[in-house]
Amino acid sequence: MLTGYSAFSDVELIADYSLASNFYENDTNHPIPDKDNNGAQSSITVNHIGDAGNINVEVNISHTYTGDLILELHSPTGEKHILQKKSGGGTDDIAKVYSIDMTGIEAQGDWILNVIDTVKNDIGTIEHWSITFL
Ligand SMILES: [Ca+2]
Ligand SMILES: [Ca+2]
Repeated sequence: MLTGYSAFSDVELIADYSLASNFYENDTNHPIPDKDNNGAQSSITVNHIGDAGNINVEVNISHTYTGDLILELHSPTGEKHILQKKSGGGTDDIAKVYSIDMTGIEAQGDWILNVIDTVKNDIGTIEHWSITFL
C-alpha cells in the first residue's frame, strides 16, 4: 500500500533472506542402476535467487561397494562438479558433506545429484541429500 508508506518513512525494514531459504533437501529414495552410464538422478529445486557462493552438499547413499560410484553435482545452468569418483574401495555407504565454492553460479533452479555405478554386482540407493547455501 503505497498510500500508507509515507506515514512510516522513518521506519527501516530489514529482511534476512539468507535465514529463510538457505537449506534445501530431497529425502526420496532413488535406486542406483547397476553399471549404467546414466546413473540415478535426484533433483532439488532452489528458489534462492543470486550467486550460489559457498555451499555444503550433504549426501547419504547406501551401497555395498562405494568404489563403484561417481557422484556428480549439476547446477541449474549445467555446470558439473564431481564430488567423488570411484574412491572408497569396498567401503559400505556414503555419509559425507562436501564443501564447494560455486561462486559465479546462479543458485535458482533445479540442482541435480547424479550418481553413476560403474561396476556390476554391488548396488545401492540415494537415500537423502541436501544443499546449504552458506
Ligand atoms: Ca530417504
Ligand atoms: Ca555396482
